[in-house]
Amino acid sequence: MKNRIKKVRDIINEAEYDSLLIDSDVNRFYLTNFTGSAGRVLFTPENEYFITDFRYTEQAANQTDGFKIVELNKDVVESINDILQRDGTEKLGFEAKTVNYYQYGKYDEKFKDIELISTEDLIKDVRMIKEENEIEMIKKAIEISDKAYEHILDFIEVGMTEKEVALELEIFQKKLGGSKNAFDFIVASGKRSSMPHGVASDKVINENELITLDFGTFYKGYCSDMTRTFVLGKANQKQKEIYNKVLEAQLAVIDKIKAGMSGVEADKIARDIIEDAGYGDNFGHGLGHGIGVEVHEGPNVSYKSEDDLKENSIVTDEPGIYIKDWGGVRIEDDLLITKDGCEVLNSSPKELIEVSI
Ligand SMILES: [Mn+2]
Repeated sequence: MKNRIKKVRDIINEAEYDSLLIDSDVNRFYLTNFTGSAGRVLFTPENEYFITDFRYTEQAANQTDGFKIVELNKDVVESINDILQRDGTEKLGFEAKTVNYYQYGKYDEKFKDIELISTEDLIKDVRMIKEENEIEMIKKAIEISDKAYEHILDFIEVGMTEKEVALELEIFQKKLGGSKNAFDFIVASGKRSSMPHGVASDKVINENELITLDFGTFYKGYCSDMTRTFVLGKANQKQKEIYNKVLEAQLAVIDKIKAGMSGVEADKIARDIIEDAGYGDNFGHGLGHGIGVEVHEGPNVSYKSEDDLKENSIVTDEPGIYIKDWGGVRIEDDLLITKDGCEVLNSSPKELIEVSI
């Protein structure tokens, strides 16, 4: 991962700190390709280290590239301090959103004569722009989810519980190479579909209800995230009306989104359409978010976003309308942002499907 080491080096060269300690699991994986569960990455003024214990030194040597592997033989914080002192660190950047109060206290106590500098979202900004191989892995994760959706339309029957559907999605994705669920799947049927995050329950699925599935999988460390809403049986007029309004908003985003737009502007494309239809209060979440080594990462695409969309970011496009005591609709694709527009990475159909029963 020498190109990523260089990206971090460029950040350090511009920053007020001369060294940087990476504590977060996802950033460790992103920078090193190490898939084990314990290890820290340390950049000092001259060197890059991967610090881990006896269980993982062999794996780290095999998986990582460009790091000096350090095997711990005493307290990790003392070991890090030894390296910092030897390499002449004066100011150390640390990940403020990852390091907890207890750890911070340890760093403060043990890192003698070293000033601790708080950093936020540092690697997140690097992660927002996907490299070619990352795009390939995300596409593969999405392909698995698309196939799982096709399968579930065949599988689902009136009388099943939401949890049975969620379990089948999980098994099917894993059979196709998915390593783990991207999050707790949402299977929300009938009135429960008015809850944007209605995690699968013991509720039995009845005929003619709206069903929202929101699911995804990891593939080689990268994830997919998709949502479809459909009806098991026949849709009524109101279900069709709400569905088509959400679809109109979702498609308008695909049509207009592009690099250089702000997250707020992209969100507004969908929000204007839903507001004009009188459902502004029923779309209470942002349009989308980046995906990658985490299912929610930068750039944020919402009315609260401070991010801009860049070429080769991958973001979700997931407007919804939720009506209490009635139900809801959300449709979500993953989009690769390009210079002039976007590439829709999902291939599942989006017209309202009425599954025959
Ligand atoms: Mn999502």
